[in-house]
Amino acid sequence: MQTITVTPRGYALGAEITGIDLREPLSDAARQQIMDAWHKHLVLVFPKQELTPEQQIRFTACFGDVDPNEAAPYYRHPDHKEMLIVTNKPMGGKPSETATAGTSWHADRTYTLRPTKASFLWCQEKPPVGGDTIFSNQYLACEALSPTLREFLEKLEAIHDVSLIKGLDKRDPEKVAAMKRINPPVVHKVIQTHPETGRKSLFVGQRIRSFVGMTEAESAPILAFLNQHATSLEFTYRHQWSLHDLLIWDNRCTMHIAVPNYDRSKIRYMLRTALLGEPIGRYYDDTVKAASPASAAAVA
Ligand SMILES: O=C(O)CCC(=O)C(=O)O
Ligand SMILES: [Fe+2]
Repeated sequence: MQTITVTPRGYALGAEITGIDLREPLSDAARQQIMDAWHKHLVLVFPKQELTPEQQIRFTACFGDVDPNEAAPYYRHPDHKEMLIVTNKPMGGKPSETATAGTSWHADRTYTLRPTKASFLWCQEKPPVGGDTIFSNQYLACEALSPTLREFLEKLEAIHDVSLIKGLDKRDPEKVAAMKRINPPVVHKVIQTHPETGRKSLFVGQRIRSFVGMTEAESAPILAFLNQHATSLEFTYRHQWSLHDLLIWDNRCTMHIAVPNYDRSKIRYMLRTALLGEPIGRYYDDTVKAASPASAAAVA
């Protein structure tokens, strides 16, 4: 039997896990070791994992409820609703709509009532250089704030809006309109307590429109400060992808950004699965009872 080894890749967050073949069934002991490393390092890198989509989905399912991607039904793998394709590779003779996915700082699906718990991103094809992803530790960002500002932020709620996803102007307008119908704006606390570690983290990002009870003009400078602070270099780990890396990150205590620092004539092709998070927050417009992904998707 191989031994799992955990080696930090970054000081703020990020560790490499070796000594495990993710195609094999996961033992309880290995699962626990991975969970412990994940809670400690927040982003895990599993190098050289040559996975099929089925194997990636099965591995994802070992850790929770796999997201069927009803919040973003258009960018799914044709054979697997649990899998999204994130690529600049033209699809069906048209430019890819996910080429700009994740190119502003965010945690995944914060514009829903079940923001993503964990994302699993696997590199199938990559440009010779660049196409990095940067992660930032939001526990550290929260802990570095002054007590006075923290006290103010403890009471603050933010409005997360799907229409602020960067690059929507380059996507099919009908799909974008349906994405907005499926995902009305939601409200989440700016400081969250992690349900597993009990630690507090900053929960911000570039998909926030404003703070509840404040105007956009009042919110803007506070939001700009928080996003700049949350992504300070000392809180980050920059991942330079190798072919067949699988990364897992915790969206409840990190943010990330895909950096378009590569030759766009070269293909970057990533496959993504995810776990639904705990139900938190509420719709901003409290007359919205429940989003109806099926009916909204049918329109487009
Ligand atoms: O392509 C990447 O590096 C990350 C894209 C992203 O934001 C995601 O998959 O959640
Ligand atoms: Fe993302």
